[in-house]
Amino acid sequence: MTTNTTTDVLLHKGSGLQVVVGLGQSGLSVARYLANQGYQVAVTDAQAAPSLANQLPIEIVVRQFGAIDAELLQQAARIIISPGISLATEAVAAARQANIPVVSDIQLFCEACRVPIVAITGSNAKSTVTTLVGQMAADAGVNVGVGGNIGVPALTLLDNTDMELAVLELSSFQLETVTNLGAQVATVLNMSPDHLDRHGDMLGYHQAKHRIFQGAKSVVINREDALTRPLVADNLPRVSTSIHAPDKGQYGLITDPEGQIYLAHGTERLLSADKLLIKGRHNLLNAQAALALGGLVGLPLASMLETLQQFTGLEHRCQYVASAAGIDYFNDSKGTNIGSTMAAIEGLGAVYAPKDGKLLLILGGQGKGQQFGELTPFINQYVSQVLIIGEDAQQIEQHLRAAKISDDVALHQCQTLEAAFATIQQVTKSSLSQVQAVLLSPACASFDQYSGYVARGEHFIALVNQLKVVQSTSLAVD
Ligand code: UMA
Ligand code: ADP
Repeated sequence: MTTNTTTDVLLHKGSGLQVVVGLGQSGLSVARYLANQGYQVAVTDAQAAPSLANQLPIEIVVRQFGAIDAELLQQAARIIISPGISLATEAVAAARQANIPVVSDIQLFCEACRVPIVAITGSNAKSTVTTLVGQMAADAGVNVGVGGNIGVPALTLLDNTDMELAVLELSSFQLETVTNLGAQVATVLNMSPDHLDRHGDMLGYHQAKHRIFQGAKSVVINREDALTRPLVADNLPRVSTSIHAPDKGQYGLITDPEGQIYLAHGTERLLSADKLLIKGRHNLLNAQAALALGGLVGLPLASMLETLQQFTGLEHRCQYVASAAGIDYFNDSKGTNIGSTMAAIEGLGAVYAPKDGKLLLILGGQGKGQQFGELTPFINQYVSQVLIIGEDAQQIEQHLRAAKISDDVALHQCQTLEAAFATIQQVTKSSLSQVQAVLLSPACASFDQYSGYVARGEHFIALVNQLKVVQSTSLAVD
């Protein structure tokens, strides 16, 4: 690690010092990109030894680690902030106060990108829809780059000089510092409370998300969710999705007299819902959003419908894991807010309810300032046991009780997933529990106990597999 003093940097003041704040995946991509463009670049990170530091270009000599260097920020011509770092961070707030521009990697991307951009945000379904649109484009023979919040820093897409279309998943953190994105088509898929600890309230979160519409040439909205509509009246082409029958030119669902559901465009039935491998009402909306977005960048409908029928969905999103002792286990570790958990309870609950089955729900982790009482009506309808884990477990229980959770629903404080599995074995011994499926859909971030939702989901899967081994051994002994 080179530890230049910030005084050295003063020499470059006025020549456009670019200060990269945060050296995670996006910070590294920004540092590389700007150094490659010949800018004077400096990097700062709160960690004393960020693991990606050894991947920085050698010409970047100013590396201030151990704290975000307020003095360095004051010398910047422009600050490029990582999405995980709040604008309220003291050093960053002071730089903004001094009128130093603060942007995200996405701003650099949209200024450099010469191909149409499909820009996708929403509280939930971003990765599912982004992956689907990317796959639709690739299957239609388009040289497509897929990146952004999905785990591939957007700037790395520019390495592909033959790229014809960019499909970006964008978070509210990335959008809050983007101006005039200029997407060919932009969408907010849905809005439910999330990241309120960072954005202050729903209004702040909404404002950040809606920056995606700035400069857009067309938009896709969700007729079920007024918060997905751009607030500014415009004459842009606007295509909508819904769980109800569509008007001309819009997407929706048509149910025939026999109860068969079809994805539809206007009066045209496009595809029977049972042809999709991704299940649940929320996924029918996701499929429509992908068709609408693809249509607005000129992808052929027939090819998109083919892709849709092959798409198996992403891991950790209402993923079926296995059955043990007659109970089905589902991993929805990516259910990190109440909106996604509502969709999971409703989607799976509706599958088991006709068989008099109930769900056992595992909730909890870091609560991100959400009101968990909003889950109560869904729990009262479909769930008989709630197992709560993680650092905000007590608060979650208080919210559920305050929102009048039914006396028929048993609440258990478990702290960890291991403890939850011990409880599962106890409660499911009694057929009175009616439990036919166990659903991990925590409605919370995982960082109190895990490196991320993937690690949490993998732990859940490992515990299910252990349970299967234990049960098959005990059957053999019996
Ligand atoms: N850091 C500080 N001070 C802080 C916080 C972080 O210095 O207060 C430093 C850390 O020490 C670390 C770096 O910043 O070295 C991490 O930066 P980051 O948290 O922005 O993470 P990246 O690795 O750059 O990943 C980011 C996105 N992460 C977040 O928004 C938290 C990734 O989304 C995204 O895939 C990646 O850029 C590429 O674009 C992840 C995510 O969790 C999947 N997103 C949230 C979500 O989906 O809910 C929004
Ligand atoms: P994101 O990238 O926005 O987090 P994902 O596609 O990874 O979205 O899905 C996150 C969670 O949201 C998963 O639990 C998934 O089952 C759920 N989900 C998917 N589509 C929807 C939808 N349309 N509405 C609500 N929840 C959804």
